[in-house]
Amino acid sequence: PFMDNVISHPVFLSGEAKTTFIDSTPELFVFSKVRDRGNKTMKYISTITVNGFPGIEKAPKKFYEPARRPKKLTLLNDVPLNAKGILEHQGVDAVVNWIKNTKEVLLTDTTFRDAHQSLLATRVRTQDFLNIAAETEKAIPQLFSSEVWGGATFDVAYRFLNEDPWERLEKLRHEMPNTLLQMLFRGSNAVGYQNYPDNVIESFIQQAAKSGVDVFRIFDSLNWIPQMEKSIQVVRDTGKIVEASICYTGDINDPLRTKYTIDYYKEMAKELENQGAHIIAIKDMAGILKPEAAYRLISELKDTVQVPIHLHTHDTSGNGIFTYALAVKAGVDIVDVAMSAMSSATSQPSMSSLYYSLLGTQRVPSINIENVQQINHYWEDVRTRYSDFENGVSAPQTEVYQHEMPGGQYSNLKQQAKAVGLADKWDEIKKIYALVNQMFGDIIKVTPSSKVVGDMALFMVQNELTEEDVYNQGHSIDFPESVISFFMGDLGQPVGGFPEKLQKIVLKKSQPITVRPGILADPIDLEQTKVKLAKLINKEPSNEEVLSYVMYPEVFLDYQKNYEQFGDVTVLDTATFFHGMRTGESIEVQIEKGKTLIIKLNQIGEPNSEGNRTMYFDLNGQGREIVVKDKS
Ligand code: 3PY
Ligand code: ZN
Repeated sequence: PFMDNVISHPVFLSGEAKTTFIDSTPELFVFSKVRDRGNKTMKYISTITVNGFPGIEKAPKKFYEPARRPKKLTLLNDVPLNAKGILEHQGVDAVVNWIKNTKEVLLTDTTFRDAHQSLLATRVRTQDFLNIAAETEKAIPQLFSSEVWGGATFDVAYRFLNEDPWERLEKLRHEMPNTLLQMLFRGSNAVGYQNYPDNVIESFIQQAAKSGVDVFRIFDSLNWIPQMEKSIQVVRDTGKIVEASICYTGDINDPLRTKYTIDYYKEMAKELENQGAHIIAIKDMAGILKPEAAYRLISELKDTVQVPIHLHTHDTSGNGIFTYALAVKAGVDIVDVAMSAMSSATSQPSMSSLYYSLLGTQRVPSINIENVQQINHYWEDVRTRYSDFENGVSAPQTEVYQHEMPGGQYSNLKQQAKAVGLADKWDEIKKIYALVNQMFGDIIKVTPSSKVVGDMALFMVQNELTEEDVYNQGHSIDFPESVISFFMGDLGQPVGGFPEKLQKIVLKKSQPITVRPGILADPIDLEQTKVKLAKLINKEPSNEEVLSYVMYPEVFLDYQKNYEQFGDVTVLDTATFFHGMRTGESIEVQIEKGKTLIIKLNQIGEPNSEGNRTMYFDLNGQGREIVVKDKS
């Protein structure tokens, strides 16, 4: 392609080209770079246009109006001294004091993380966040924080969106310099599904802090504090905010549920405070903390610990605002909410609904509701682009009180069930999920322990196994990998220990561990890993890339492969990214500032004898052909 540039250059055509011509005419390289980018982008578009986006049904691309943008935000003359400003200028302790002295309830906006994880299988793309991030910060500068990272967003970005999650974080940091950015961190499991050695945890947290995370919400999927200690210490050492979480399960007001009692939660809160938590989060990941229970839990925790309490829930049952209203009455300091259009059902309760529910009270949050509503218009429109990933929960589902499935898992497990042909068994899967929880001894269910329960439930439904079958024939059953690993103690120790009978059946002859898995894991030599990775990707990897490779080796290398083939696809608009192009359609793709590709798809050729189709494009007005295999 470079020679093409040379021979079509006017100087060359005029016969005036000298041997220095190439050196003194750098635009030749620019042309060739643009053309290379163009080819890769058209290759991606062709693949998606012909074969569809993996995991969703191939359907004609819809027409979308541009998402509405805020028309006239009311801006404060002086940006108020908010949590981020205090952290920057006065440090963590000052933030903690500020939270305690704030009379209104503070808010964390989860729109950029848990909301789309719980509604749209974590599929919202960086571009759709960046298009509204700066305005969101201007519209609601009084937020405690914006949750933007961690949980499943890390893995899904690479795996399904061809995006680098670090870049997402760093770009959001740039767009939102005056807001605390929060991440969800799975303790010793970091942003993965398994335990990592302590040195990896340490390096990951340090890099995340450098890349922009201010608040680390740290939890352990079995509420086992030894698995949180290392992360708590490292975050403290970086000067960032430790939000240590208690995952909520069961029902403190149900006398029949004796495992997770009010005293259990109070003990855990005290312990986390002693460990150095700056804030304690109640992480009600399934949304089963009932309103009266919330009142009691928050009231008693406020009397038990000095540090602020941050409540997280999901609105699956429809009781979310009621739960928050009573928590606010009991003195909760911060609650998690999302933009209305990205709220409710398996997501967090709506920010604006909460505002109105508290209007006229002392604790109504300091937000400009008109501003919030304008930002919400954007999300009303953007959400339509993701309709393929909707989880189908459009109304309250009180059966969450029975199955206790986390909001973030609901959409994921449903997709998983669909993928193995069990879509029509979804109701049964939810029932078996609850049964598996009891068989496992009533455990905390949150990533990755929730995945173990989900895997076992799918496995039982798929193989038509009853509880009795598992106990009677278990010795000859090959249980899913994650289930074996759980009973081995690889995720840590559940509250009250493992049910021994089932543990023996699952493990057969293997001996489980009872210590913290991180103690047994050898440190990973990150320098050596860097050398190894450099060979695999033919370039010097960044620290971020080394960490990604350590957490998700295959996923990361696949991402690299896709990147080589398709280039940076984050620049494509979302409809094109998921659905390719219509014949006759033109799109503009800004590949960098001042460089735009205009791509027109003229015609899709018929498949030849090998099943290849030729796609006829114009790239910036010049005809281009791309050949793509039709997999249908
Ligand atoms: C995650 O770890 O991904 C969660 O959202 C847990 O609730
Ligand atoms: Zn959640």
